Amino acid sequence: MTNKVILTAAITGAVHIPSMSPYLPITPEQIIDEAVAANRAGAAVVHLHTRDPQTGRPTGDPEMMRQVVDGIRRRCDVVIGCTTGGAIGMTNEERLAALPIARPELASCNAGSVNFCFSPIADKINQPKFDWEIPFVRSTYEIPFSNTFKDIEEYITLMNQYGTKPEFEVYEAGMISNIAYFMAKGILKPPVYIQFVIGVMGGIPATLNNLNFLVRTADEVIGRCNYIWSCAGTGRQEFDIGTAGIILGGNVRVGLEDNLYIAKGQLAKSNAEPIAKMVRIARELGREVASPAEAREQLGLE
Ligand code: KMH
Ligand code: ZN
Repeated sequence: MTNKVILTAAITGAVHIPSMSPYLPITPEQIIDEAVAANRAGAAVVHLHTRDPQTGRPTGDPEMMRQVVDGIRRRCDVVIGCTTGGAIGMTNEERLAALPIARPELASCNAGSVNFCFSPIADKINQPKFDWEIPFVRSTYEIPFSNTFKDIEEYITLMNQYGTKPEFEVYEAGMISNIAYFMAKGILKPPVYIQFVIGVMGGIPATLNNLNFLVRTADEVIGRCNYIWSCAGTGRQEFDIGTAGIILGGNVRVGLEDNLYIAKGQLAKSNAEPIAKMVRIARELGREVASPAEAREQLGLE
Protein backbone atom coordinates (compact mmCIF):
# COMPACT_ATOMS: atom_id res chain seq x y z
CA MET A 1 0.00 0.00 0.00
CA THR A 2 1.61 3.29 -1.01
CA ASN A 3 1.43 6.41 1.11
CA LYS A 4 1.34 8.64 -1.93
CA VAL A 5 -1.10 11.52 -1.57
CA ILE A 6 -4.33 11.22 -3.52
CA LEU A 7 -5.23 14.62 -4.94
CA THR A 8 -8.87 15.23 -5.82
CA ALA A 9 -10.00 18.10 -8.04
CA ALA A 10 -13.46 19.44 -7.19
CA ILE A 11 -14.20 20.90 -10.60
CA THR A 12 -17.23 23.19 -10.29
CA GLY A 13 -19.52 22.30 -7.36
CA ALA A 14 -22.91 23.86 -6.68
CA VAL A 15 -21.95 26.71 -4.39
CA HIS A 16 -20.10 29.28 -6.50
CA ILE A 17 -22.08 31.22 -9.11
CA PRO A 18 -20.94 32.36 -12.57
CA SER A 19 -20.88 36.02 -11.51
CA MET A 20 -18.07 35.26 -9.06
CA SER A 21 -15.52 34.09 -11.63
CA PRO A 22 -15.27 33.84 -15.42
CA TYR A 23 -13.20 30.68 -14.89
CA LEU A 24 -15.95 28.64 -13.17
CA PRO A 25 -16.61 25.68 -15.52
CA ILE A 26 -20.28 25.60 -16.57
CA THR A 27 -20.82 23.63 -19.82
CA PRO A 28 -20.20 19.88 -20.09
CA GLU A 29 -17.27 20.58 -22.43
CA GLN A 30 -15.68 23.00 -19.94
CA ILE A 31 -16.14 20.51 -17.07
CA ILE A 32 -14.61 17.70 -19.16
CA ASP A 33 -11.66 19.90 -20.24
CA GLU A 34 -11.10 20.99 -16.64
CA ALA A 35 -11.16 17.42 -15.32
CA VAL A 36 -8.64 16.29 -17.94
CA ALA A 37 -6.39 19.28 -17.26
CA ALA A 38 -6.59 18.67 -13.50
CA ASN A 39 -5.65 15.03 -14.06
CA ARG A 40 -2.68 16.08 -16.18
CA ALA A 41 -1.62 18.43 -13.38
CA GLY A 42 -1.70 15.60 -10.80
CA ALA A 43 -5.29 14.89 -9.77
CA ALA A 44 -5.95 11.17 -9.35
CA VAL A 45 -9.65 11.78 -8.64
CA VAL A 46 -12.21 14.32 -9.83
CA HIS A 47 -15.38 15.27 -7.94
CA LEU A 48 -18.10 16.25 -10.40
CA HIS A 49 -21.21 18.38 -10.38
CA THR A 50 -23.04 19.53 -13.50
CA ARG A 51 -24.67 22.83 -14.44
CA ASP A 52 -27.14 24.15 -17.00
CA PRO A 53 -24.85 25.11 -19.90
CA GLN A 54 -26.87 28.26 -20.67
CA THR A 55 -27.20 29.71 -17.18
CA GLY A 56 -24.63 27.91 -15.03
CA ARG A 57 -27.35 26.86 -12.58
CA PRO A 58 -26.55 23.55 -10.79
CA THR A 59 -28.57 20.66 -12.23
CA GLY A 60 -29.04 16.98 -11.38
CA ASP A 61 -29.79 16.11 -15.03
CA PRO A 62 -28.49 12.54 -15.44
CA GLU A 63 -27.90 12.97 -19.19
CA MET A 64 -25.63 15.93 -18.46
CA MET A 65 -23.61 13.85 -15.99
CA ARG A 66 -23.44 10.94 -18.46
CA GLN A 67 -22.07 13.32 -21.12
CA VAL A 68 -19.45 14.66 -18.70
CA VAL A 69 -18.39 11.24 -17.38
CA ASP A 70 -18.20 9.67 -20.84
CA GLY A 71 -16.23 12.65 -22.13
CA ILE A 72 -13.67 12.36 -19.33
CA ARG A 73 -13.40 8.57 -19.60
CA ARG A 74 -12.64 8.90 -23.31
CA ARG A 75 -9.65 11.15 -22.57
CA CYS A 76 -8.02 9.96 -19.33
CA ASP A 77 -8.17 7.33 -16.58
CA VAL A 78 -8.80 9.68 -13.67
CA VAL A 79 -11.01 8.20 -10.92
CA ILE A 80 -14.52 9.60 -11.40
CA GLY A 81 -16.45 10.77 -8.35
CA CYS A 82 -19.96 12.10 -8.85
CA THR A 83 -21.92 14.20 -6.41
CA THR A 84 -25.10 13.00 -4.77
CA GLY A 85 -25.19 16.22 -2.80
CA GLY A 86 -26.28 18.25 -5.79
CA ALA A 87 -27.35 21.74 -4.76
CA ILE A 88 -29.16 23.09 -1.72
CA GLY A 89 -32.89 22.72 -2.35
CA MET A 90 -32.69 19.64 -4.59
CA THR A 91 -34.80 16.60 -3.70
CA ASN A 92 -33.22 13.19 -3.06
CA GLU A 93 -34.56 12.08 -6.44
CA GLU A 94 -32.78 14.93 -8.20
CA ARG A 95 -29.59 14.30 -6.22
CA LEU A 96 -29.57 10.55 -7.00
CA ALA A 97 -30.75 10.62 -10.62
CA ALA A 98 -27.29 10.46 -12.19
CA LEU A 99 -25.99 7.59 -10.05
CA PRO A 100 -27.51 4.65 -12.02
CA ILE A 101 -26.68 6.39 -15.30
CA ALA A 102 -23.06 7.40 -14.66
CA ARG A 103 -22.18 4.37 -12.45
CA PRO A 104 -19.11 6.19 -11.08
CA GLU A 105 -16.39 4.45 -9.05
CA LEU A 106 -16.97 7.02 -6.27
CA ALA A 107 -19.90 9.17 -5.25
CA SER A 108 -20.24 11.63 -2.43
CA CYS A 109 -22.45 10.48 0.43
CA ASN A 110 -23.24 13.28 2.88
CA ALA A 111 -22.93 11.82 6.36
CA GLY A 112 -25.48 14.03 8.09
CA SER A 113 -27.62 17.14 7.95
CA VAL A 114 -25.99 20.52 8.20
CA ASN A 115 -26.82 24.15 7.54
CA PHE A 116 -24.75 24.58 4.38
CA CYS A 117 -25.05 28.32 4.03
CA PHE A 118 -23.40 30.61 1.51
CA SER A 119 -25.91 33.48 1.44
CA PRO A 120 -23.22 36.13 2.15
CA ILE A 121 -22.13 35.66 -1.49
CA ALA A 122 -25.17 37.83 -2.36
CA ASP A 123 -23.59 40.82 -0.61
CA LYS A 124 -20.58 40.70 -2.91
CA ILE A 125 -22.40 40.58 -6.27
CA ASN A 126 -23.63 43.93 -7.66
CA GLN A 127 -24.67 43.05 -11.22
CA PRO A 128 -25.49 39.32 -11.30
CA LYS A 129 -25.21 37.74 -14.76
CA PHE A 130 -28.27 35.53 -14.22
CA ASP A 131 -31.59 36.03 -12.43
CA TRP A 132 -31.32 32.73 -10.51
CA GLU A 133 -28.02 33.54 -8.77
CA ILE A 134 -29.00 35.88 -5.91
CA PRO A 135 -32.24 34.07 -4.91
CA PHE A 136 -30.31 30.77 -4.98
CA VAL A 137 -27.51 31.87 -2.65
CA ARG A 138 -29.95 33.71 -0.37
CA SER A 139 -32.10 30.55 -0.08
CA THR A 140 -29.23 28.78 1.75
CA TYR A 141 -29.88 31.01 4.78
CA GLU A 142 -33.15 29.15 5.40
CA ILE A 143 -32.97 25.79 3.59
CA PRO A 144 -30.99 23.13 5.49
CA PHE A 145 -28.86 20.52 3.73
CA SER A 146 -30.93 17.56 4.89
CA ASN A 147 -29.39 14.07 5.14
CA THR A 148 -31.38 12.02 7.64
CA PHE A 149 -30.35 8.53 8.75
CA LYS A 150 -33.06 7.21 6.43
CA ASP A 151 -31.61 9.22 3.54
CA ILE A 152 -28.05 8.09 4.24
CA GLU A 153 -29.08 4.43 4.40
CA GLU A 154 -30.90 4.84 1.06
CA TYR A 155 -27.84 6.47 -0.53
CA ILE A 156 -25.49 3.75 0.77
CA THR A 157 -27.85 0.98 -0.34
CA LEU A 158 -28.10 2.41 -3.86
CA MET A 159 -24.32 2.82 -4.10
CA ASN A 160 -23.83 -0.77 -2.97
CA GLN A 161 -26.29 -1.81 -5.66
CA TYR A 162 -24.38 0.06 -8.39
CA GLY A 163 -20.87 -0.88 -7.20
CA THR A 164 -20.07 2.73 -6.32
CA LYS A 165 -17.89 3.44 -3.26
CA PRO A 166 -19.32 6.16 -1.01
CA GLU A 167 -17.05 9.14 -0.30
CA PHE A 168 -18.48 10.34 3.01
CA GLU A 169 -18.61 14.12 3.18
CA VAL A 170 -18.11 15.13 6.82
CA TYR A 171 -18.80 18.74 7.85
CA GLU A 172 -18.72 18.27 11.64
CA ALA A 173 -17.74 15.68 14.24
CA GLY A 174 -21.13 14.05 14.84
CA MET A 175 -21.12 12.74 11.29
CA ILE A 176 -18.22 10.46 12.20
CA SER A 177 -20.55 8.62 14.60
CA ASN A 178 -23.12 8.37 11.82
CA ILE A 179 -20.61 6.55 9.61
CA ALA A 180 -19.72 4.23 12.51
CA TYR A 181 -23.43 3.45 12.94
CA PHE A 182 -23.74 2.29 9.32
CA MET A 183 -20.50 0.29 9.61
CA ALA A 184 -21.96 -1.51 12.65
CA LYS A 185 -25.13 -2.07 10.63
CA GLY A 186 -22.96 -4.06 8.20
CA ILE A 187 -23.76 -2.13 5.02
CA LEU A 188 -20.31 -0.63 4.57
CA LYS A 189 -17.13 -2.45 3.53
CA PRO A 190 -14.03 -1.07 5.29
CA PRO A 191 -11.94 0.88 4.65
CA VAL A 192 -14.57 3.59 4.39
CA TYR A 193 -13.53 6.78 2.61
CA ILE A 194 -14.05 10.10 4.41
CA GLN A 195 -13.71 13.59 2.95
CA PHE A 196 -13.45 16.15 5.78
CA VAL A 197 -15.01 19.22 4.18
CA ILE A 198 -14.30 21.97 6.68
CA GLY A 199 -14.95 25.68 6.81
CA VAL A 200 -18.50 25.61 5.47
CA MET A 201 -20.74 28.29 7.07
CA GLY A 202 -22.79 25.97 9.29
CA GLY A 203 -20.09 23.31 9.71
CA ILE A 204 -16.93 22.99 11.78
CA PRO A 205 -14.50 25.91 11.25
CA ALA A 206 -11.48 25.21 9.04
CA THR A 207 -8.69 25.30 11.61
CA LEU A 208 -5.67 23.04 11.93
CA ASN A 209 -6.85 21.99 15.38
CA ASN A 210 -10.25 20.98 14.03
CA LEU A 211 -8.77 18.92 11.21
CA ASN A 212 -6.55 17.12 13.72
CA PHE A 213 -9.54 16.74 16.05
CA LEU A 214 -11.65 15.15 13.30
CA VAL A 215 -8.87 12.71 12.34
CA ARG A 216 -8.23 11.75 15.98
CA THR A 217 -11.97 11.31 16.53
CA ALA A 218 -12.25 9.06 13.47
CA ASP A 219 -9.26 7.06 14.79
CA GLU A 220 -11.13 6.48 18.05
CA VAL A 221 -14.65 5.99 16.72
CA ILE A 222 -14.04 4.20 13.42
CA GLY A 223 -10.52 2.83 13.92
CA ARG A 224 -7.35 3.96 12.16
CA CYS A 225 -7.26 0.91 9.88
CA ASN A 226 -10.95 1.09 8.96
CA TYR A 227 -10.92 4.36 7.06
CA ILE A 228 -9.00 6.46 4.58
CA TRP A 229 -9.37 10.22 4.72
CA SER A 230 -8.98 13.30 2.64
CA CYS A 231 -9.60 16.94 3.52
CA ALA A 232 -11.05 19.91 1.70
CA GLY A 233 -10.67 23.35 3.24
CA THR A 234 -13.24 25.74 1.83
CA GLY A 235 -12.45 29.31 0.86
CA ARG A 236 -9.19 30.96 1.92
CA GLN A 237 -8.23 28.04 4.20
CA GLU A 238 -7.99 25.68 1.18
CA PHE A 239 -4.22 25.47 0.97
CA ASP A 240 -3.48 25.67 4.72
CA ILE A 241 -5.83 22.74 5.31
CA GLY A 242 -4.42 20.89 2.29
CA THR A 243 -0.88 21.34 3.58
CA ALA A 244 -1.92 20.17 7.06
CA GLY A 245 -3.61 17.17 5.48
CA ILE A 246 -0.35 16.18 3.80
CA ILE A 247 1.64 16.61 7.01
CA LEU A 248 -0.94 14.48 8.90
CA GLY A 249 -0.55 11.72 6.30
CA GLY A 250 -3.93 12.21 4.66
CA ASN A 251 -5.14 13.06 1.17
CA VAL A 252 -6.30 16.39 -0.21
CA ARG A 253 -9.12 17.90 -2.24
CA VAL A 254 -8.81 21.30 -3.91
CA GLY A 255 -10.61 22.98 -6.78
CA LEU A 256 -13.06 25.64 -7.85
CA GLU A 257 -15.91 23.98 -5.98
CA ASP A 258 -14.12 24.82 -2.73
CA ASN A 259 -12.20 28.00 -3.54
CA LEU A 260 -12.18 30.23 -6.63
CA TYR A 261 -8.78 31.72 -5.74
CA ILE A 262 -5.23 30.43 -6.21
CA ALA A 263 -3.81 33.08 -3.89
CA LYS A 264 -5.09 36.13 -2.03
CA GLY A 265 -6.98 38.30 -4.51
CA GLN A 266 -5.97 36.13 -7.50
CA LEU A 267 -8.68 34.06 -9.21
CA ALA A 268 -7.62 30.57 -10.26
CA LYS A 269 -7.88 30.28 -14.06
CA SER A 270 -8.44 26.51 -13.91
CA ASN A 271 -8.59 23.53 -11.55
CA ALA A 272 -5.12 22.60 -12.78
CA GLU A 273 -3.66 25.54 -10.88
CA PRO A 274 -4.66 24.52 -7.32
CA ILE A 275 -3.79 20.90 -8.13
CA ALA A 276 -0.33 21.95 -9.39
CA LYS A 277 0.13 24.04 -6.25
CA MET A 278 -0.67 21.03 -4.02
CA VAL A 279 1.71 18.84 -6.07
CA ARG A 280 4.50 21.34 -5.39
CA ILE A 281 3.67 21.46 -1.67
CA ALA A 282 3.44 17.66 -1.40
CA ARG A 283 6.80 17.18 -3.07
CA GLU A 284 8.44 19.85 -0.89
CA LEU A 285 7.14 17.90 2.10
CA GLY A 286 8.58 14.65 0.75
CA ARG A 287 5.36 12.99 -0.37
CA GLU A 288 4.81 11.77 -3.90
CA VAL A 289 1.45 12.17 -5.61
CA ALA A 290 -0.68 9.08 -6.37
CA SER A 291 -1.64 8.13 -9.91
CA PRO A 292 -5.23 7.08 -10.62
CA ALA A 293 -4.12 3.44 -10.47
CA GLU A 294 -2.44 3.99 -7.09
CA ALA A 295 -5.52 5.83 -5.85
CA ARG A 296 -7.72 2.89 -6.89
CA GLU A 297 -5.43 0.55 -4.97
CA GLN A 298 -5.47 2.72 -1.84
CA LEU A 299 -9.24 3.25 -1.99
CA GLY A 300 -10.01 -0.40 -2.70
CA LEU A 301 -11.70 0.37 -6.02
CA GLU A 302 -11.96 -2.48 -8.51
N1 KMH B 1 -23.16 21.64 -2.96
C1 KMH B 1 -23.28 21.24 -1.58
C2 KMH B 1 -24.64 21.52 -1.06
C3 KMH B 1 -21.47 16.83 -2.38
O1 KMH B 1 -20.93 16.99 -3.50
O2 KMH B 1 -22.05 15.80 -2.03
C4 KMH B 1 -23.04 19.78 -1.37
C5 KMH B 1 -21.82 19.23 -1.99
C6 KMH B 1 -21.40 17.95 -1.35
O3 KMH B 1 -21.23 19.71 -2.93
ZN1 ZN C 1 -19.69 18.56 -4.18
